[in-house]
Amino acid sequence: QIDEAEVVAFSVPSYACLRRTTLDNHNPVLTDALSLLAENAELSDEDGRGVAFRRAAAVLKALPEPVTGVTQLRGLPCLGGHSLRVIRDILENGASSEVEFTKQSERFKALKVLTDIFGVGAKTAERWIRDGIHSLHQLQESGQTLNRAQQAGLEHYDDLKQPVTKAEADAIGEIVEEAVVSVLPGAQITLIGGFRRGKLTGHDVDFLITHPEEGREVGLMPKVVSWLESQVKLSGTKQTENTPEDTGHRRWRAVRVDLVVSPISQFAFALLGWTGSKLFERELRRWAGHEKAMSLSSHALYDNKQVNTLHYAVLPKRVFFVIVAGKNP
Ligand code: DCP
Ligand code: MG
Repeated sequence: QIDEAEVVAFSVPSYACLRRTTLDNHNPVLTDALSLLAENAELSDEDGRGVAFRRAAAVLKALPEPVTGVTQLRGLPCLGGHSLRVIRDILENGASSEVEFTKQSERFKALKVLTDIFGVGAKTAERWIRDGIHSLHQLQESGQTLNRAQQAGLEHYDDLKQPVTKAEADAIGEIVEEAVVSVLPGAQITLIGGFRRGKLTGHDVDFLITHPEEGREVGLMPKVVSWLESQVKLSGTKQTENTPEDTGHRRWRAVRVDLVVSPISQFAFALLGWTGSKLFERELRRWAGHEKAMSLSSHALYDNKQVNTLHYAVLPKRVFFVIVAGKNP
């Protein structure tokens, strides 16, 4: 029994963007459980519930030490009844029945396997499940038409599930930089996404590309992609080489790369908007809107009270693909 007086109470600002973001998570069991429920909600087209669980997980992630009892959570923001029930279950019984049930459910397992394929979203997975497809094998046997991205996703499924390391991200950064500078001298690339936040692994590598002279970046993306296509293996391109499994070291491996191009005038907003995390960005925009009456996007920040506000002049230019690259290309 813990004495009430000894209970450490925590204090956390309610907007995630007003908290210090740390890579140290002292409550991984709780945050994993809430993240799983968030994922299940997102995969079930229940985004509101998804965000609620993400917010709850982020609050626990911000705590300076492990939670030992629900009394410590009193007064903390973003912890709704549902999240608190899950947390209490885990603290008192070691596991949450809802989380365990979800994890075991055929629907969740199928949605996860299918949406883990690059290019497959919740809607597509849902449709396939209705057609009786629950596994990669069933998908391959089904004769479903896959688009180029999905074909690459299926072909490189195991590689793409493997987390990308910082060393791999840096190696890919060199390839992308070579591509970008070859087609547009003076262009600059910046590592964004999770790696910019200091994460040691990621599900992909994200780069932001710009040029110090406004307008020079126009039309850059297709040129970069063509250069890469001619120099390294990209998704959808024919794979003719087999991986030399017998050496114990695989020469090639597929990694997901996400490129964003921004004109220099929007660079700061693009950098902020693509550094993440997703929840941090969402909260930053919510805070700007609700507390500051300003609109923030990855293109601009403008004051809602001003009549002549800035408008989005440029549509987002973004491309995803898979680079297949190795140590000895
Ligand atoms: N982003 C966003 N909204 C989206 C997609 C992305 O705000 N719908 C931003 C925030 C993300 C960043 O772009 O942090 C990069 O997207 P990723 O999906 O690659 O996310 P991370 O890089 O943060 O995570 P991971 O390490 O898994 O790649
Ligand atoms: Mg990323």
